[in-house]
Amino acid sequence: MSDDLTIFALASAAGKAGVSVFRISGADAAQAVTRLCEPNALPLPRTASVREIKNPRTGEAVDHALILYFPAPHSFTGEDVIELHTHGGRAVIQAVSEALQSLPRFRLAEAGEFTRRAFENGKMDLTEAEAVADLIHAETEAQRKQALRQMDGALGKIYEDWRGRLLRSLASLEAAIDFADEELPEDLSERQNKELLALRDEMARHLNDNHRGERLREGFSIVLLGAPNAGKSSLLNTLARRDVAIVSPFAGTTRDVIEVHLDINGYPVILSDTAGLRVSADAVESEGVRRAQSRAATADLKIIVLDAASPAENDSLHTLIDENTLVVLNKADLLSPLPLAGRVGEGGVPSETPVQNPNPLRLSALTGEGIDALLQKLAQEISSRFDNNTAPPLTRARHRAALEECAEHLDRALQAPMADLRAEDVRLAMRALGRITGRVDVEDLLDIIFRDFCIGK
Ligand SMILES: Nc1nc2c(ncn2[C@@H]2O[C@H](COP(=O)(O)OP(=O)(O)O)[C@@H](O)[C@H]2O)c(=O)[nH]1
Ligand SMILES: [Mg+2]
Repeated sequence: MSDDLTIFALASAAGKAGVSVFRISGADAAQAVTRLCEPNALPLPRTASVREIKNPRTGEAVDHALILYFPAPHSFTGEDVIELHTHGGRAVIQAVSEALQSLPRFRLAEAGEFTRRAFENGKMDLTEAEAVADLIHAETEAQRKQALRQMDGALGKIYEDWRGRLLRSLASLEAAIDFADEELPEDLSERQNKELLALRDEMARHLNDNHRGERLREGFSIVLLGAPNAGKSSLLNTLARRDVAIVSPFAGTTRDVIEVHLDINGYPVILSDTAGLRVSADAVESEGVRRAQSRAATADLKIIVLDAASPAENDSLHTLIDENTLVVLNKADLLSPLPLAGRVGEGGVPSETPVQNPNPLRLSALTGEGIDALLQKLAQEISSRFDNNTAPPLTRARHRAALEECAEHLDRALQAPMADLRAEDVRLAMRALGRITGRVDVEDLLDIIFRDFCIGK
């Protein structure tokens, strides 16, 4: 919604707290202070001052608050902004909200509206605005770092730099169109081809990053697979340190996919437990097996859980092993100690087991043996997938779609036989890039982008 009303919202979480922060933005923001406190109560810019807040109708004292005033344009939104730091009781929050609501031309802010105004007033580009939401939602260290970097403009800068290069190409193309008539001058064509190809290359590298930025936002998905009763649910519970999945000695207990969110070395992980893989006459269990297989197909990493107690069951699992698979041998507590670490094929495990994976990690979900080693191995696997490149990664499907579109136009520009056709393709490529940072017609996108925010941001 864009109107010119002054917006306000509780920016801190609702509920009892030591302090609550109200944020107010808009042309009339200062009135929140002059009307709720004394007419001359507006503090100096950016200087915290204590004021008594009163009910504007009855004059009754509501609370003592710390007040901050950020005059436009040097504020988060670019408008006049007031922050009220009140005591964080429910009744205080209620009374202050009602008092603000009663002021003329004030209304409650919608989700993300402060950030949206900041974007509309040129305080940040769209990638930075999106990073604000990511920072608020960040649950692990790696997510926080990625969001902060993007909020500081690292990603927007790459796209703006590409746009600038396209703009220069376009300018020289237009000059060529003005001077020559139809044909593209030979030397210009060659120079431009080189430039566009270089850009196309950089873009391809950026796109071809294994979705690491998007994955870091959404979580790295790991799926536990194995025969029924191998101990998948037990392993999930041990890794999650709580009883999430039902563990039982009866095969076929887990039927649906169960997910837990873990933080492994700062990386967000979504670990899924699945139904044991076997042919079953039970329709529900068969559906569970189908879900397990489809989850395995999209997972970033599969952990195949072999059962030291029933080696025969393990054979059929070999077909599932690929380069994104980690094999573990559970119920190691039932094996006799191995003479050589990691040697399998003894203690009842058939010797074919380790063919594709000579060293399944031995562990016991029951005793906790080997769990630290598994976590360490997982941390290694995950960080090797995220840290192989230090350039800021693409973080959203929205960016990816726009970049793919941009790359298509670039490819077409490279094929274009005539200057004016090429110019049109370069213009379209620029437009696609501009949508990522919000430089061109993004009005239709804004509702979708800011919907993900919380109120007060
Ligand atoms: N001895 C031993 N038993 C285990 C271990 N992990 C699981 N179990 C037992 O194996 C049975 C099946 O476990 P569950 O986690 O339900 O297996 P799932 O079908 O693969 O999910 C249960 O009786 C568990 O207590 C282990 O490491 N050692
Ligand atoms: Mg289970």
